[in-house]
This record gives sequence, C-alpha cells and structure tokens, in this order.
Amino acid sequence: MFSKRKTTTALLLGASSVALVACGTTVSSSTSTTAASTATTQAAASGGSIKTGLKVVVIPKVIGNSYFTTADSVQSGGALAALQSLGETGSETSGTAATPSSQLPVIQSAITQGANALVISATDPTALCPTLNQAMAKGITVVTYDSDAPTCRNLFVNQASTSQIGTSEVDLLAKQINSTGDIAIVSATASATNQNAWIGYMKQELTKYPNMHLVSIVYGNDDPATATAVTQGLLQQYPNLKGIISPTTVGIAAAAALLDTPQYRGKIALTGLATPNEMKKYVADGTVTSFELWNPANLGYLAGYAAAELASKAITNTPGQTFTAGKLGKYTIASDHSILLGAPYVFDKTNINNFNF
Ligand code: RAM
Repeated sequence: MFSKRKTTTALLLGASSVALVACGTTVSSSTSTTAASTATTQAAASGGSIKTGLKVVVIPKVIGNSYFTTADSVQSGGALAALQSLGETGSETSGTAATPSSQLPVIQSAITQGANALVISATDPTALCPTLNQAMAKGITVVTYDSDAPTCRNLFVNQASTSQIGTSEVDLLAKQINSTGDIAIVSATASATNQNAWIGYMKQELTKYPNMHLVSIVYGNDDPATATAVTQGLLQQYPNLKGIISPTTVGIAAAAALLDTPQYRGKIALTGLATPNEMKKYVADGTVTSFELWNPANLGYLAGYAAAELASKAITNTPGQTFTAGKLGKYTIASDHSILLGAPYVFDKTNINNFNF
C-alpha cells in the first residue's frame, strides 16, 4: 500500500488533460499500428518476455463517463497508453449504458475478432460470466479492473482496498455531520461488484456510529439523468437528510449539482468518489468539503500492462509473483489473483487544484 506521499506522486504523474468521448455512441480507438498477426517478443521488465502485436480490447462499464475515459485513453496515460508503449494493438469499446446488455455484444465481438486479452470493468458478473468464461476457454486473457467478476477472470486490478474505500467514505461523512443524522447512498447500478462491495463495508462501518442512520440506497445507474432523478426523490422523501455518500463519479456529480443551492448548501453534506475536475466548483463554493478517488489513469495503465504480461505468459499469475508495470513500478499478485494500485486519496480545498483529471 502506498504512503500518502507516494500516492500523491502517483496521482500527480497522471494529472494530464482528459479526453472526452461523446456520449451516445459506441466508440473504438486504435492505439497502435503494430500488426496483430506478427506478434514478436521483447524483454519484459521482469520475468519472461512480453509479446508485441497483441490485440487487447479495453471494455469500460460505459463509454462517455470521464472517469473511464481517463482510465483508458492514450492522452491521459491510461490503459491504451500502456498498451501502445508495449507495442500492442489496443482499442476501447463499450456501450452507451452501464449495463450487461451493452457490454455482452462487445465481449462477443472481441472474441470473434481474435482478441488476445480483454480488460473489463464488469457491470454485472452474473450476466457477464458465461461469456467471459467462453473467452477464457478460448485462451483469451481476462483482466478485470475497477469492478471485478471474481469467478470468471484471470486477474483483477483493484484501484484501492475495498474495505478501506467503504469505511473511509463513512468516516469522511461522519466528520462532516458530527456523526449524527439520517444519511443515504446514491450508488451506480445495483449489479456492480465494486459498488456493492463498498456499500457492504459502509454498512459495517456505520455500526460504529449509532447516531447515523442509513435511510435509503438509491441507484442512478451511472446515468446523469437517472442519478439526478433518484437524488431528487431522496431529497423529497427525507426532508431531514443530513448527508449523502455517492461512491460513483456520475452519482456524486449529479448530487452535487442538486445540492449547490442555498436551500441545501452547508445543510446536507455530500461525499463519495469523484474526479477532482468535476468537484472543483463545488469544493470552491462549499457544497462539498472532501471526497476520495485514486488515479484512474494509473488504474488503466496497470490493467493494460498486466493484460500484456499475462497474455504473453511473461507472468504466470501465481500468488506472490511480482512484475514491473513500467513507470508505476513493482506489483505483487495477491492470493485472490488481484493486484492493488494503492490507497484512496482524499481531496479537499487544500489540494484539489493540484490535480487535473
Ligand atoms: C463510476 C463508476 C466506477 C467507479 C467510479 C468511482 O465512474 O461507477 O465503477 O469506480 O465511479
């Protein structure tokens, strides 16, 4: 786990410009002109050799969410940048809704097109697993990032400790509301592994705060309009609400926009997981005090790197094995076949302007 100092450095390294992808269409962007059919090998940073010319398909939960654009794009230094630096042919593709029915055709098409590896944030492990298992049966490496599908992948690249994310979100809100009052959660989709795991730890942590009461969990499906509607519903139904946790970049942005009025500002606290750029306005005007995230570009970079290592058989995925992920340094494969990027980072008015993603 990174020390705070090291995490800051890691975040700053990826604090470059964010390329936005238009909402409403499935996009695919090639990162390398290397011919997939002529895979060759180059010396790996550690262990065996990484092949070049591998076809790697990066499948975020949805296209058009700036968190995933940062995690994936060449411009931000994300997954496609790692793949490009290794000489692979990387592309990013998904649907326009964060649903398994949007992701399934994309996975199927990647299999048909002879992908060597998939890097995927799972919208719903139950719905995706038969197809991901089919991919692995064909020898395709499956790496999950951001949101896991634990029973049907080779390796999970975890952004930060799941328990730490859940418990620290509750602790942050508790500080802001003096550990007292009704609170609610604005989540993403009800089937997302990451959201449900974090919420599980939030509930556990709330037992330490007997005067904080979780009155509702609503789901904005990582869709701005839905997130706005469900948050509006919460505000109407619970007039005494004191705080909201939204562990999704889309949900917290929708909630912040709604709370940014004299009626709510300073009366209902909001925290969660957000990109600093989307919260700068709200931190400046006092709607939001502090929130968390990790460096999404580094998450994608690590996932892209790990996919190339595994698909090349440069690493064997054995727990305890280490590999060097380019600029990010050395990582160790844990017993559950996962690797951990680092610790979550807390943003507030003292540091938010140091970041640009
Ligand atoms: C949203 C997604 C993603 C989550 C981030 C914090 O963009 O739900 O899965 O990790 O927020």
